[in-house]
Amino acid sequence: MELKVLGQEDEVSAPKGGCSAGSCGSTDDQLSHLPDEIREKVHNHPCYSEEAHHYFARMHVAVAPACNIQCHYCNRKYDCANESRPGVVSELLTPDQAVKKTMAVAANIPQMTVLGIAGPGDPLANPERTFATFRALSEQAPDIKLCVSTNGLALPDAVDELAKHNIDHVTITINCVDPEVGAKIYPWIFWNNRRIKGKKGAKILIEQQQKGLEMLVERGILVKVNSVMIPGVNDDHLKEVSRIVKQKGAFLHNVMPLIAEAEHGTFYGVMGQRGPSSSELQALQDACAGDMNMMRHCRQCRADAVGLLGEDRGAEFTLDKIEDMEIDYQAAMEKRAKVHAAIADELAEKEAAKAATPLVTLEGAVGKQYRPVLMAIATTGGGIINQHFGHAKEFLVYEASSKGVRFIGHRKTDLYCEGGDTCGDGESVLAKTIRTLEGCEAVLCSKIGYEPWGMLEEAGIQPNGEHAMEPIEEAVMAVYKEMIENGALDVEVEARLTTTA
Ligand code: CLF
Ligand code: SF4
Repeated sequence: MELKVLGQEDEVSAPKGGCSAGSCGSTDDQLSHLPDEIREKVHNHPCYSEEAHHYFARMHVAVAPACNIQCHYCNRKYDCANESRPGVVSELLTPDQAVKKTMAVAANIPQMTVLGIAGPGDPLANPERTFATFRALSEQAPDIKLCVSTNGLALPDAVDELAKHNIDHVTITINCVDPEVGAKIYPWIFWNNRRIKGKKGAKILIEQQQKGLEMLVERGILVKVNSVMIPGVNDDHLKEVSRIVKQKGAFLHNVMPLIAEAEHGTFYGVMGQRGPSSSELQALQDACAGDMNMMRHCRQCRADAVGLLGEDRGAEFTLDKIEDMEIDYQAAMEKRAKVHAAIADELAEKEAAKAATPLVTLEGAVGKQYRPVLMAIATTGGGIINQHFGHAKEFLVYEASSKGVRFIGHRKTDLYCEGGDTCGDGESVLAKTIRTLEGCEAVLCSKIGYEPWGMLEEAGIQPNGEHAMEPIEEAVMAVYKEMIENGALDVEVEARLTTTA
């Protein structure tokens, strides 16, 4: 076995991972082959470009309360679970309130580029409220991209209207292309003023989704497909879904884990239907990735989310607070343009720095290959290991293997250490945190306390604070090499280091 350091000009077969280049996963690869007009549409959309989600923010306005179908993972007391974390309730807004809130957020968070409508029901089951909001925003805030997420039942009838408002990004939740499978997910749909149950209802829904997808692609609107992975129901089937939607021109596939808890009062929750484990989700995402671009940075955000993906600044923009805000949108637009230009410069600088820095990888295995290893990273962003273990609300997970380092996804956790009065609860939260890191063999952070160190080691996860402030990819590969050299990866052949860059 030979350990080799590859230069940027060398061909690296594994997808490039790591926020260290401002890019999780295969973003560069995803975007580089695209025509300019598509790159222009996705480069600052935090969901359509992994790179963009480190720099650009989105917001949702909850203007759409009604829904036209029933999903077994949804309780209509809460937000639409197709694009939100289950069990969350958003503050319902009128279109006027939504417009005001959007302009207030855009004026105060210049990184905000996208306004999405994703609930709390289905946006296209509430066409008046949804399109009134889009219409006003396309006139009053022309620098904001508009985005919508739908179950697809009413989509074909809405496509012309969507195109008219310059809505470039549409998400359709497609959980199946087979009515047999659909009948296990959707007990009924509401269609032509009637409730249609079982396979018959699922068949209509599937036909509408597929037709809507084709119509959007024909008009040059980018389509992302969300799918909820439901073990034992549609997990195997989703590979077929991925193949078909790609064939029809969908841009991106986002496979999300089912979250089913009895306390959410959903059918699946009450029936004890389990969600997938992190490794099952990753395996399915990898299997689907052979067919199309996969989204791995989705945070299953709420119908009134505000800010960068993974953060929620909604509390700063409640109705009473925005009532008191003076908004000069022209000035805000000018400021936003400057901020976006500065981000573009920063990205270009990072790209140049990345091109000049050797990527570390392993290659040339002689005899037995080293097995891949998952590592969890505590970071506040920027591609650097810069967060205390106890302060992490989520960990980024990377896989190191003989092919290199790649981004796998995020794992959310409760804060282990919030300081002050909450510290007494730390132990149980710590145990929960360790459970969420299942499958990881190391956790890299800027600092870590004595007690969590011991508990992590006991759980078979090696804590590591030696790479604080280092770029993630390089640190992950350095730790992987140490593991090989220490014999921790069941190595049968001798490893040595060479440098070619
Ligand atoms: Fe919102 Fe969805 Fe548009 Fe993004 S979210 S409507 S495409 S602007 Fe993004 Fe949130 Fe995941 Fe949705 S992280 S839940 S994929
Ligand atoms: Fe709930 Fe969304 Fe399904 Fe409607 S489409 S039932 S709101 S998860």
